[in-house]
Amino acid sequence: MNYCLVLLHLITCFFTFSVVLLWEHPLLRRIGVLTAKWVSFVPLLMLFFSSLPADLLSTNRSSIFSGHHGQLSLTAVFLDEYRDRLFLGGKDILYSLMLGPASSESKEIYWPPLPGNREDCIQTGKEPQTECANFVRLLQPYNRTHLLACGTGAFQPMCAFIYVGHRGEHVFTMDPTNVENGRGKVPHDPSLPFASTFSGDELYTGLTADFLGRDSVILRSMGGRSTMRTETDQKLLHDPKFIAAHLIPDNDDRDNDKVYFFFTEKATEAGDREGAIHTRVGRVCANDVGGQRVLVNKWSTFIKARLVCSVPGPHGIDTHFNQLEDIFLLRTKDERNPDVYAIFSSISNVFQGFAVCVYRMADIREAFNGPFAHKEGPDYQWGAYEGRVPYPRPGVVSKPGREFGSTKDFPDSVLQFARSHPLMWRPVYPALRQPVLVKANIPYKLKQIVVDRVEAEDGLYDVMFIGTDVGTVLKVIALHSGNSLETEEVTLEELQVFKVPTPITSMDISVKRQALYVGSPAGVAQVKLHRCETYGKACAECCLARDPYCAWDGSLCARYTPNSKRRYRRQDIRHGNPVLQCVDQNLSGKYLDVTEDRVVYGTENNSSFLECVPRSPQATVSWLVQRDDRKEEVKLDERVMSTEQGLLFRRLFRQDEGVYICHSREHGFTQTLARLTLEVLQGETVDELMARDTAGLSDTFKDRSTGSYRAWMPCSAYSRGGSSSQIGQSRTWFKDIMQLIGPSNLPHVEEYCERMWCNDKLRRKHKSMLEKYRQAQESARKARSKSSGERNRTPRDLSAWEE
Ligand SMILES: *[C@@H]1O[C@H](CO)[C@@H](O)[C@H](O)[C@H]1NC(C)=O
Ligand SMILES: *[C@@H]1O[C@H](CO)[C@@H](O)[C@H](O)[C@H]1NC(C)=O
Ligand SMILES: *[C@@H]1O[C@H](CO)[C@@H](O)[C@H](O)[C@H]1NC(C)=O
Ligand SMILES: *[C@@H]1O[C@H](CO)[C@@H](O)[C@H](O)[C@H]1NC(C)=O
Ligand SMILES: CC(=O)N[C@H]1CO[C@H](CO)[C@@H](O)[C@@H]1O
Repeated sequence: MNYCLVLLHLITCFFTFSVVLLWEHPLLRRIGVLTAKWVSFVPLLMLFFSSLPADLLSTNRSSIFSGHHGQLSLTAVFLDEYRDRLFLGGKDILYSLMLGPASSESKEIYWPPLPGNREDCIQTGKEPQTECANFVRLLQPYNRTHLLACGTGAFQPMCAFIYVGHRGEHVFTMDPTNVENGRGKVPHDPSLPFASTFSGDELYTGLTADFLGRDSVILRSMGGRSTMRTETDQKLLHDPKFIAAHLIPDNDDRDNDKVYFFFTEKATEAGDREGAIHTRVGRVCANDVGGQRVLVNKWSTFIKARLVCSVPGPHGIDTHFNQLEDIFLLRTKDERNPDVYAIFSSISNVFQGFAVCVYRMADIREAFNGPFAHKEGPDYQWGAYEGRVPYPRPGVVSKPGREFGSTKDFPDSVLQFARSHPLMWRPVYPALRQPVLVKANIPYKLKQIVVDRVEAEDGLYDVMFIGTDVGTVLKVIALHSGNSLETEEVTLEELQVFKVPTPITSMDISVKRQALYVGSPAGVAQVKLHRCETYGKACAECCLARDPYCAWDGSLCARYTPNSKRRYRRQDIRHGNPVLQCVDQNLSGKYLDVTEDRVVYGTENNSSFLECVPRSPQATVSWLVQRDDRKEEVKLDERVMSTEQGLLFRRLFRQDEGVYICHSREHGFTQTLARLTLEVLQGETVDELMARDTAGLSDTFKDRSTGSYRAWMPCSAYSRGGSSSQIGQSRTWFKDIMQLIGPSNLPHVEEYCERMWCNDKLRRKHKSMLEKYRQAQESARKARSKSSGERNRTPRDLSAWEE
């Protein structure tokens, strides 16, 4: 077998190495994370307001609104899709922003605490800047012309109706003489958690309703009926942290409406594990008016159940994510059965992890219909209540015209039972009993979630937008592979929404505008949900992006519209397999440009270069290096320099080995351009091989990992016989190949090349690739027939970078 030909095989294989990764479907699976990584692109932000940071103004891609005076301290957001307006509440301020394309109008209302309250607040020892102001916490639609706004009012909560006019007009006024006491509607302390929802003209809130922040209650206020609240009892609520409140109907009968609260609290039933926190879903019936003699103006229908989100751990002990961070209700046409998306965290000394679990309403209702949790006495274990449950069953609605027309008609026994048994015995498990997404030991926290259900060619996808505590938003889908329970998460984009690492505090999706409104103390940003054109100009790129919003329409990567009758529509979210999708599309040229996961080889003590050229000259490039599981910034110095074209190692050390990630940053948005695995070859290995080469042991390579020599003849069936007289000329080749491939990787290259070139099925499938292969063979023959040792292809000349 001709040595030179072997080398050519190798070279051809190497240059198509990354292509193989993209083509070969089973491999794609294996490198799922990898494919996900290169698909991180710049989001399209739209310019829509003034007071933008200077460089955000320079393009129409992005915009952040941070208030007219730059000090918004955003604390409340209401996206009004009907009026096409965005309402914001901050520190002593309210804003109304028009969202139409033409309009960039904003109006503001200055709303400080009532006279004297700021001073009183400071007198009690509170912080003037962070506590003794009016932080708007509640901003909800009230009726066709008014919003209800409530703020902390310097520890004196207050509420007011804001006139916002009808659709189309941009009015925004408040009658300052008509400000009401906001006690029970928002907490006094701006830092305390709180949740609220309207049902009709009644406001449901979960909060601490006193100055000291100790009176944790679920309250119903406003409207015609008397105010309802939970009794002060740790059985009912034990240091709760309220995350969300939602009205979810059971059926068309409004009398069956229930209001659900999502919160964490200290888990009494956890027993010996003092201080254990559990996440709960609690609910009250909307028509609960309390009892007649007992539980007067107190909830008689409050019940709660545990929400479990866990992964199997070692020794059969599950790892639980107990701390609820955020809830998103994915509403569907069936308003009784939204999907409940929840982010959980688990933070301890040994482990920091996050998980997203999805709950079905049917499972929540089933837990509430199941047995009550019961403890006979202090020395007993918690268990399911097995005695007789009084009638009507607590937690079930009363109904006018029935035996018990109102909760006031309930027998005392029912009320007593309700009071002593608020907790259900069975917890609620997520759909498929496992999280759809788990992230452990990441250098940021997951804070907020919104979900968009997107119709793609092969089905519906729930695209999750997850806000972090460092100003970024992850756009993620979770895929189920076949009938297996395993989910594969694909990060479609990682959007750097805020330049500064600020926690995301709110997110809202505008279906109408196909935009995401991302709030943080720094301001609010509008981000387009998709930007298909960034996925490139080839079918394969579009396909590999696996973004359910996007499909190849024959000439462009564009927003996928389910009902359009376009001829070419290629999309493959499940597998991202361009072979199947783009087989008749032009795969040449640009296709190769998208392969940005590469292995680069360098020799110890010599120079090396990692190329990474940003797509835009305005972008600045930064380099991260990943070793083991840690990612850190590359330290630049005399030896390691960042150039316009890439990263230059003037002298390579063995400890430089690692995965180098090249990010470009433009207008506050980062994009991963390349992931380059740098392998450092030891000088001795090369020298030794060089020596062997001269000695005539031509077609062997040293396997560094085992220390043995391996012979490899790729696709022996393909190689044609030839003389082995050109060993002398092969020396330069050999050197270059060793630099490019590296002995330790030979088995992998071999494997890939085998798959690519030596498999009959694949060979038939990938005709165009084979054509390339033949051309390579052709040039190999030509090269061989030349008498001189001239190369026909020169890999990157590293010597150009030597000192
Ligand atoms: C932004 O868009 C406006 C209107 O579409 C246009 O006039 C302006 O030139 C654009 N600015 C940049 C920097 O592209
Ligand atoms: C909305 O509520 C406000 C405050 O109670 C009231 O002044 C206004 O008339 C109401 N508007 C409508 C259309 O009901
Ligand atoms: C395919 O793409 C290449 C490079 O972009 C181009 O030169 C060629 O004409 C295209 N072929 C067809 C059939 O479109
Ligand atoms: C690389 O340089 C260092 C320091 O000069 C030396 O100790 C080491 O032996 C060199 N390694 C090789 C393979 O030449
Ligand atoms: C493989 C390679 O390029 N090796 C070079 C490394 O640098 C030394 C000098 O420092 C050269 O002699 C080698 O040829």
